[in-house]
Amino acid sequence: MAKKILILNGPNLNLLGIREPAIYGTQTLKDIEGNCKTKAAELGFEIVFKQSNSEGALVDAIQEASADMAGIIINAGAYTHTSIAIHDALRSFKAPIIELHLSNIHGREDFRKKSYIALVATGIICGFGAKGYEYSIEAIADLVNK
Ligand code: CA2
Repeated sequence: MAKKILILNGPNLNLLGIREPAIYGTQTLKDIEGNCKTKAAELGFEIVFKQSNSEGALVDAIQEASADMAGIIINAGAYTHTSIAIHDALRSFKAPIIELHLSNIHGREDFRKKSYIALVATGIICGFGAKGYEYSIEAIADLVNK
């Protein structure tokens, strides 16, 4: 059975491709989910793809991931910069964690430079737009297979 990777998306990412294309690109989250499933299948992995605007739902998904996920890719959106609850949930996850952002959070407003997820992430990918999701799957696959 293929190993599973959880891809978790935080608040407002359901609006991708609909607003602010200059910052976040023209692909919808559904498009990105399709790309991720294709990339994962090439590498022998299965994707579980989720989005929530609610901090608690993201914490629940991280807690549940310990049961059967080989890794987590998380774009926590604005919760990246504020959520100790998501940080604490990720601390208990014992497989690779990739922090992902579409935009380069270090080239934007100062408040986006602080990440509570970076402290518990195995690695960080940001600034590559939707392609970053596929790069993150490759990173998890490498980490799991090594
Ligand atoms: O660059 C990223 O991926 C972010 O995680 C996106 C978050 C932002 O708060 C982080 O600082 C960086 C925002 C997601 C909002 O997405 C939208 C997409 C389309 C229209 C409006 C918001």
